[in-house]
Amino acid sequence: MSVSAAVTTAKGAGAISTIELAGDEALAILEKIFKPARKEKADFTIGSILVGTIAEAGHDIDQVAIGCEADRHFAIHCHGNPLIAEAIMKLLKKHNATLLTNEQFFSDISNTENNTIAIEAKIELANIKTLFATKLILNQANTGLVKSAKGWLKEAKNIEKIKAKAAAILKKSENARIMIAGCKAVIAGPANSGKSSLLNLLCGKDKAIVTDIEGTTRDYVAVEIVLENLFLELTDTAGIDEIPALKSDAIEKTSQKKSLGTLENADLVLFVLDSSKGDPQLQDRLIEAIADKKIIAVLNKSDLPSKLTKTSLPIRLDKVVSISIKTGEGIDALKEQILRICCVDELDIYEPIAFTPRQRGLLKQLSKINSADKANLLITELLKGQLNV
Ligand SMILES: Nc1nc2c(ncn2[C@@H]2O[C@H](COP(=O)(O)OP(=O)(O)OP(=O)(O)O)[C@@H](O)[C@H]2O)c(=O)[nH]1
Ligand SMILES: [Mg+2]
Repeated sequence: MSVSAAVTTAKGAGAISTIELAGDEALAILEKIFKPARKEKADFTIGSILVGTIAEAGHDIDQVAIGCEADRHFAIHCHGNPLIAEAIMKLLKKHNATLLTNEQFFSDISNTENNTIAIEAKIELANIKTLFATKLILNQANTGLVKSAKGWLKEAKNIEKIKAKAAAILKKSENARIMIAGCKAVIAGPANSGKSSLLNLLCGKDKAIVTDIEGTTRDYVAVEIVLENLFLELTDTAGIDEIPALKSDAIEKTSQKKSLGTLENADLVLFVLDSSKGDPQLQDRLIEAIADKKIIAVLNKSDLPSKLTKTSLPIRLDKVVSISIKTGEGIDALKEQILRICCVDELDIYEPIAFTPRQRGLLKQLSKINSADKANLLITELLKGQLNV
């Protein structure tokens, strides 16, 4: 295959889309479809950036900047409208480029670049939602994880030290995973406690329907918000408890089932209770579903007299925040708790972390090695191994 091309930025997510093109014929194709803004012939020396237009049969598709990334490897930066990226990809196909996904493309060129972690960073960058996570990932490619692994190679005989370091990086990586992929936070709890009101307040929009009728939320509503360095995918769920009027309602039963399913994949549960009511009768299946999650108990309606006795609550209460969505009291404290429970402050962009399943798998093996030879193999695999795509 002489040329491959892929859109390497997230689809429809930014002002700019990047299409990368690599292979023996890449330059020949660019010379056919790119008109430089300057009159003289385009100079595609590695490291240059050229401004001009991509055109097809005399018609301009878009104004672009072309980065000459490496030998026979170029990046076409066009406007972010997905239709433009699609039109350029179609044009490249007409010129016999093989169109690939982001992962396939980087996997294809990974043999020539020889730094697997750097390639993984490039792939991951297309999905990242915060600047902090971008810096964290970029730092792994030259310093961070790569630097640590290179250091281990020099002292592969010191296996106890390597085991301890690998285990420590793995532990940090769990928090990093939430910072990179975002935190899946699910708002759960009994009916009418204020779950949908909380979602609306946190995203600043009336996304979910709020009424004083128990069982208002049937289908879940999800929103995306950014809290400082943390990207949160926030999902509202149907109340999970026995509502006499709805007990035989098929829709209600399905909604409750769906709520439990959503909880399965949650990184964090915001467990909302109505503090103006007596202690809730929580179902065992709900307590089970949240047992091993990070939980913040949110005692809502603090503007009303409290009837809740915190000590009798049948859920883990490591973190409890009293709020009133009506008055806004306690909302800042809740946001702070969310950041704290996700360990946002504990992560430094310069420290080594593992950000792909491949890296985590190898570190897990490294944390259990019993010979220097095995350590050597695993570290080399970490630095220069095949991508898992
Ligand atoms: N007094 C008071 N009322 C509140 C507060 N937060 C929400 N409410 C009211 O509580 C009622 C229920 O709110 P929702 O947000 O619909 O509750 P929910 O948990 O989503 O309810 P379901 O979808 O039925 O499970 C509404 O009438 C809200 O206006 C609060 O802080 N104080
Ligand atoms: Mg609701």
